[in-house]
Amino acid sequence: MRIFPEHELRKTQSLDGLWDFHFLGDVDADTLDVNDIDYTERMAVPGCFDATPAYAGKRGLAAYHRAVYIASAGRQRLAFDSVNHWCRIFINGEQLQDHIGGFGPFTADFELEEDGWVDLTVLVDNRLNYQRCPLHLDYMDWYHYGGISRSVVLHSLGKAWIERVQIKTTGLEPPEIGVEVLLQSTGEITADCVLLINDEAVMDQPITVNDGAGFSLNIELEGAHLWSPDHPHLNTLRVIFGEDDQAERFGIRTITTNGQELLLNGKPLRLLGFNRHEIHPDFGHALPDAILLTDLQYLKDMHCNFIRGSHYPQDPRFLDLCDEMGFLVWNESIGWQHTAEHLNDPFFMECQVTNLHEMVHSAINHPSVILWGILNESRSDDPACRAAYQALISEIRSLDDSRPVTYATCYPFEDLNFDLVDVISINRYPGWYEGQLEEIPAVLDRLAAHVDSLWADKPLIISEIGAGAVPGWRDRNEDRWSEQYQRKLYEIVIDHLFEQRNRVCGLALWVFADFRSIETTSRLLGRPRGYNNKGCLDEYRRPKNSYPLVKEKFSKLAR
Ligand code: ADA
Repeated sequence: MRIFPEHELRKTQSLDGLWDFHFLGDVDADTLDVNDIDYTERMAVPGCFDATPAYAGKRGLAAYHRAVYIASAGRQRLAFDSVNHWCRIFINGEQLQDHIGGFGPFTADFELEEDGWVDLTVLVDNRLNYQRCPLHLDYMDWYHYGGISRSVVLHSLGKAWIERVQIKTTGLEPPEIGVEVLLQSTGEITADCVLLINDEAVMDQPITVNDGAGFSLNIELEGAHLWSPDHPHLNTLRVIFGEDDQAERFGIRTITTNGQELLLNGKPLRLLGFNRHEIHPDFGHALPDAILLTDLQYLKDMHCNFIRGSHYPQDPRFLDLCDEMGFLVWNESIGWQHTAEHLNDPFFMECQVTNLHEMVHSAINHPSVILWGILNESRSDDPACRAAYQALISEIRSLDDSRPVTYATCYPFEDLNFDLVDVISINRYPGWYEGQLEEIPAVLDRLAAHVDSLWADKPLIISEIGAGAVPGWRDRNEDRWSEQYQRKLYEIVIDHLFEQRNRVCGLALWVFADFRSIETTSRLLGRPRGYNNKGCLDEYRRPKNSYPLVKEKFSKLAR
């Protein structure tokens, strides 16, 4: 379960654990009577059923069920941190709500007339079906595991509750934050609202809520420590409203751009790190705390300060740990190589906007998140896609104006939307998909020169670059697919970008760990073992030959 937000007064109960389970297979959810399901098995929540041996590789509809004892009647809220990737929720056999898309935290509210046992059923569908769920498609390069993949918590909200608390840094000298609080109720209610920062009251006044109420205020925090990768100082803001409370954690830091630099608290950053998928062969997308921590320990050990969360919103628990360990994260909404056909489809765009809202609302208070991203490698070179880029980028800015926005392009020379972003990010595979190792410096120089000729005043990140290395494959020719080849490629890239040239302010190597790719045949022909083998570690997090090289290089470059 995530660490924050935290509640002391509000009644919450974790619904993580072993649920009843039945795999229904190729069944249409609309034709099903959920009261007739015969539960024969158990499944872990959080968990991905198709990462377990019994259901490995299976796609279809699955039913999850459990009974929950709810001690206080009134408004209840189920908070799902992610269900992959389509679901329908039922309370006591009554349909409550559908949700489309994995990796996005969402809630489902219902009223309970009297306390007692409640039957909770969740139908989960992991099929790759554009009509049902256009965010998970059969050509994308990662295995789309299915299940209730992140934690579930039940909140008993009572008559009035805190809907949202958002905190931004609004000044550094003196440190100042801007706080926005949204309250909600089931009728007109007046109650005391108290704000405490690190346990010290900074506001105490009665507030009346009727069909929602909100307020915002700026608070100076004289003498407070700033958050940075070297000193990840964290503070808590607790809001108490009547009988409800919510504590959020925040760090005081700004993230801005100035010409070619990305600035944290006004100082230039050099981002050094990896792309990272939240995937593991034994757990699918439902990584246990221990694996989240393992990943971060390895990244720290390599002197990385940067993680691109490819290609979907990261687990809130992971962001909690990044806040504590001082990592800088690019968090992006789900997307992968979309064309004009998708980007002009109102249903696809509606799903994108929902995923983007879920990402921003759940991650906005994390100081570790320094960049918002969208639409990995989509057709940013096609004029027919510009409206979608404009719409999604302005949507992000309307939700949060305190972080730079970017997207990773694979069309750097033809791109039409660089004007819309704060940071230009390029994915390129010289020495792998194009040309030989020796040509890498020239390719990188051409890219930088092109960006400079148009956008000399924007920071540039190489957001993907890498090579496949089948784990354990060491070969005297040291050619493609060998661990030695990957090591040589990393060496050339890192030396060239940071020792010979300093145009880029960030590098995210592709990719931290190997991961299973999608099962569609054409993709797998270029994916030995069915895996994307471009990891610096294998899928079980065992370092490859390039690991010590990255560690040595990054230790000298870290600033
Ligand atoms: C692209 C894509 C990645 C991955 C990579 C590869 O750049 O953004 O998700 O598929 O290619 O390994 O080919």
